[in-house]
Formats: sequence, C-alpha cells, structure tokens
Amino acid sequence: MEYEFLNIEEKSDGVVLLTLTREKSLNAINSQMLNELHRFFSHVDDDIRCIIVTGAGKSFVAGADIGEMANFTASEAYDFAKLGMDTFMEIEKCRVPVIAAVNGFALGGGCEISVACDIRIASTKAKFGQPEVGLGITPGFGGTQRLSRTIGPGYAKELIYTTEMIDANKALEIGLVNHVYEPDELIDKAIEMAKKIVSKAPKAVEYAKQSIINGSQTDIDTAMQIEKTHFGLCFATNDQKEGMRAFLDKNKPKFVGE
Ligand code: CO8
Repeated sequence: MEYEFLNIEEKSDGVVLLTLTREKSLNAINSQMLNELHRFFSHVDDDIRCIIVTGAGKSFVAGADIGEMANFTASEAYDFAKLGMDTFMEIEKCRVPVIAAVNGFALGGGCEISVACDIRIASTKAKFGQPEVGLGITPGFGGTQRLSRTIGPGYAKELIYTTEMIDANKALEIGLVNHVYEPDELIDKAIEMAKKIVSKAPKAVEYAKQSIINGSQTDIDTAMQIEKTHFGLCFATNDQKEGMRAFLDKNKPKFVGE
C-alpha cells in the first residue's frame, strides 16, 4: 500500500517499523496522516507480529496539525476528533503489540498516540506534554481518558491543566515510559524488545493483550471472566502443547502461531 506520511519497513520475524514522515511539520498529525494510520491499523497483515511506531527527524509527533484545526467549525472539530479516536482505538485494540519508540516531541495528539500504544520507550531527547488548554481546546484524541489510566489522574491532570512539558527522565519517573535510551540506541532497543515478544506464542500474546485491554475497562468480576476465557482458549492451541512439551523435555519451543 502507498502512503505519503507513513514509512513501513518490515524487519525480520514479523516486526514492522512504522515511521511517521511529516518531518517538516515535526510529524504533526493532519487528516491525511490519520486516514493513512487508520488504513494501516485496520488491516494489519497476518504475518505481522509486533509494530514499532516512531517519528522521522527530531520529533515523534508534535500534536495534531494546528494549521488544519485553526478554522474548524464545532462540527468539523468533532469529526476530526472522531477520526483520531477511531484510529487510536484501532492502535489500542490492534491484534499485535504496538511499541511507541518516542524519539522527540510527543505533544498533544503525539502524547495521545503514544499512550494508545501498548508500551512506550523513549530517547533522552523525548519531550512529552499536553499543550491543548493553552490553545483553547481540550485533548481530543483520547488524552483525557488514556493518560489518567496510564499514569493516574494526579499527574494526568497536572500535565493537562498546566501544559508543562516533561523530559524523558520525568516521564520514566511517573510511569509514562518504561525505559530511556540514548537516541542512537532507541530503535535497536525497540527491535530487541519486539523480537523478545515475537519469540513467544503469538496467540498467547494476543489473548494476554485482549485480557489486559478489555479487562481494564470493566469491573473486576467481568475482567476475571475475560481472563478465564482467554486462558481456556490457549489450551485449544498447538502452541500451548508445544510450550509445555518443550519445558518438560528441557528444550526450546517452536511456536507456529496456532
Ligand atoms: N501543527 C502544525 N505545525 C506544527 C506543529 C503542529 N502541532 N508543531 C510544529 N509545527 C511546525 C511549525 O509550525 C514549523 O513550521 P514552519 O517551519 O513552516 O514554521 C515546524 O513545524 C517546525 O516547528 P518549530 O519551528 O516551532 O520548531 P521548534 O523546535 O522551535 O519548536 C515545538 C518545537 C516546541 C514542538 C513547537 O513546534 C510547538 O510548540 N508545536 C506545537 C505543539 C502543540 O501545541 N501541539 C498540540 C497541538 S493540539 C493537539 O494535538 C490536539 C489533539 C486533539 C485534537 C482533537 C481534534 C479536534
């Protein structure tokens, strides 16, 4: 598929590096980039096992495109927010894990897309923030919801109300990112993590993701039911037989993804 603002690079073992390439605008998200992201994440090929999202140049994503939004009517803004939310939901619910490798500015919609990913790692150059209320708007791509579910309402409110930008170390301290690396190590570290993930049983990873995502959005009894269902489904896969046989035979499992 052809994209103007996405570069899709297939690494080995089903790991894909998706780079946002609107570098002149610091990868600010416009409608076209959103449509392209939506197209990619709504049809993730069966052979893809883990996706890494990063930004070209010095920025991850410097937010939604302010030039495009400036003259929106209320109804156009609603439609833009809906497209962003639908797209980020595709990322959150993507069949395979998505790692955000945050290489620079992750502001507004940029912070929001990172939080829609399963795991965030950052370079020492990363900067996170939610500048929206300084522009007279609220976060509109899920930021008021996912950020507080990720770092708790206290820090989420502080970031959103003050618009203060934080660096990678502060992001690490508040649990917004899992690891911080030197800029030239970031993608290699993301690939290393992705390769660890894809070496495990694909269906088990998929079911674990579904249990975490769906379970975190419901009450604990329903969540446990979801976990039980996925746990049970694992026992209908060949990979469960292979994983346990390999352990008992003291050798390495060969997972086939079924
Ligand atoms: N939108 C459009 N263009 C942008 C954006 C953006 N968000 N960010 C940067 N750019 C452009 C600049 O205008 C500039 O373009 P040009 O060269 O043509 O003048 C180019 O990128 C380079 O930017 P700077 O010269 O400003 O680079 P600096 O290194 O000096 O500064 C900053 C970098 C600090 C990142 C600065 O560019 C900045 O503050 N950008 C805006 C950040 C921001 O406020 N982001 C939040 C946007 S709002 C949002 O994301 C809401 C999401 C929900 C939407 C809901 C739908 C209704």
